[in-house]
Amino acid sequence: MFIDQAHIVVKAGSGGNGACSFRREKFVPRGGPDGGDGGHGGNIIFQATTRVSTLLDFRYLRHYEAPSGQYGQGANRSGSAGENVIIPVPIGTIVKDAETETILADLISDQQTVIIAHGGKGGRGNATFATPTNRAPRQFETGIPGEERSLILELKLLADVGLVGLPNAGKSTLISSISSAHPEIASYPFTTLRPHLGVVSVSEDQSFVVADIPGLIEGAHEGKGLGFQFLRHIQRTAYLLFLIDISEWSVDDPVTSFLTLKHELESFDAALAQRPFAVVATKIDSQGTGELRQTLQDYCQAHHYAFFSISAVTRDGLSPLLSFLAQHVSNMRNTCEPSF
Ligand SMILES: Nc1nc2c(ncn2[C@@H]2O[C@H](COP(=O)(O)OP(=O)(O)OP(=O)(O)O)[C@@H](O)[C@H]2O)c(=O)[nH]1
Ligand SMILES: [Mg+2]
Repeated sequence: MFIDQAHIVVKAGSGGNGACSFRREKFVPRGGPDGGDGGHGGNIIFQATTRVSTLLDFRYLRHYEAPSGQYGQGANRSGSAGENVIIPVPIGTIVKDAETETILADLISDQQTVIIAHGGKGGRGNATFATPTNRAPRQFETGIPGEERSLILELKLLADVGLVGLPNAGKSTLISSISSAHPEIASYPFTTLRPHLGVVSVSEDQSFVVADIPGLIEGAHEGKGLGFQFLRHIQRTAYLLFLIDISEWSVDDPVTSFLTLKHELESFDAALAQRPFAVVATKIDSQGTGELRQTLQDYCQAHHYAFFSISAVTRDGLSPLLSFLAQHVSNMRNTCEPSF
């Protein structure tokens, strides 16, 4: 199962102490107690939102702390409460206690909120301790410390972009050069035996998820090779990339490779074959790739297919491809309901 995970620590604000104070005024020799209560500490609140789609941000910032309540003051003034800290999380996030692994919250709808760590209650000031028999109490309460919790956040990822290619096309090399996923890479076919997901971070507030699946071969829909059973993992992706190896080592001509892949997809699921896609020529750093690349480019131009050429090794061409995908995924998100 594809799970994005983060481990964070949160600490709610502590309550402010109550005050111990007595009224001091000219001509009022023994003013009564007037110590106000301390303010409530800020809560740590999680809010599900469509604005974030991964747990990537939590890799950079792991500690969250809400401010404490202010102390109470004289003249019966209560301390102000600490502000709540609201942390946006993607829809579908499950929050677990890191020690007991119990589920504390399951955030499934947009704008759903949950208090994950409660701020401490403020202490009472001495004014509230006054009784007919003790009219000048010096008692006051200290604030209660805020809750501190160690949490595991989990998100089942749905991929935005699916990589489709013949074995050895360079799918795993691409995902490992654009995300922190590290599938095995080797020069023999069927290196990848199970799907991998990688989160690609394009800018501070833009990221998307790419799925790398085992390679497809001709006849896959009849059970040949490995990749076919994994196509269901990309059935819900918004966008497909057809990766075509144009290095001299590749056997087929690139257009045949592309048509083979397209045919296998159509045989699996006609709707999947209708998904928007781009064709990507890979390994352009290899010797003698010019002609094959041109053949593929001409073919794509003639059919109005988006075309990119890249080298995942030298990173040539990656940046325009990623900007294009980020733009496309963000358009899709703005026009589609969240799929959870
Ligand atoms: N020169 C060069 N070699 C590459 C590039 N990308 C991948 N390769 C090589 O091509 C071979 C196959 O790469 P993989 O990323 O494992 O290919 P794959 O498509 O994931 O293969 P399967 O998992 O078997 O379907 C490896 O030897 C890579 O080092 C590239 O941009 N340039
Ligand atoms: Mg692979």
